[in-house]
Amino acid sequence: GREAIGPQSFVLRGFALPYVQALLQGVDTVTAQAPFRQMETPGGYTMSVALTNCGRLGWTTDAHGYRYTRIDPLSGQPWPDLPLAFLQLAQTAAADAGFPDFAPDACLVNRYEPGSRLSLHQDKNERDYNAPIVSVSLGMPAVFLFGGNERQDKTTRVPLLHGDVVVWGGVDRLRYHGVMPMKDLPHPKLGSRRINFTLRKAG
Ligand code: MD5
Ligand code: FE
Repeated sequence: GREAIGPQSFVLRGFALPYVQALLQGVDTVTAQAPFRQMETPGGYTMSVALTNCGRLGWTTDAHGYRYTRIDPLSGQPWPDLPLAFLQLAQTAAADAGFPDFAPDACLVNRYEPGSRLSLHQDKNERDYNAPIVSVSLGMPAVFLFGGNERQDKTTRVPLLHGDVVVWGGVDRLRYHGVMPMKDLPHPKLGSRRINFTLRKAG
């Protein structure tokens, strides 16, 4: 089922379910080289969400700001390779949503625990806003907040469950969004964690 949540944004319910084993294997390979870590925001807060990256570019934040880098600041090494299963899933999902030539070069992997949240923000560090973002949810359910192009615009709540894939693009690409504080609703396979990874064209 392809559920429109905006003119050019779609939830593909359960789209990732056939690939979960390969995706979790990919997460394990990535986090063995580049572990999840909690980063600092430019405003001096520690994010409640822990993150890592794979692919040529990785998103980071510190006291100096948000940016994409080729090197993991924790290890001093390049970010791990993008697992093939991530790339194949993202390209298939993007094509289903009307973006046939998606060539991601960055993958941000977020880990949520009970109480973790992501406050309302826009994703503006990527160079090309014409490319979509593909998001894959695994583990605990989350309530996604989908707003408008201005911070004060009203938000709608979208539940995101294990295996759901969302594609955001075109006119929806710069909409404000966030994740409500996570409830502890353990998932049979992942326990009290939610893993969300997003494939992006950052460079
Ligand atoms: C998450 N992550 O569930 C979300 C899924 C992030 C982030 O927001 O920045 O890591 S991606 C949701 C998203 C991305 C880009 C654009 C829009 C939503 N949007 O236009 O609403 O961890
Ligand atoms: Fe975001």
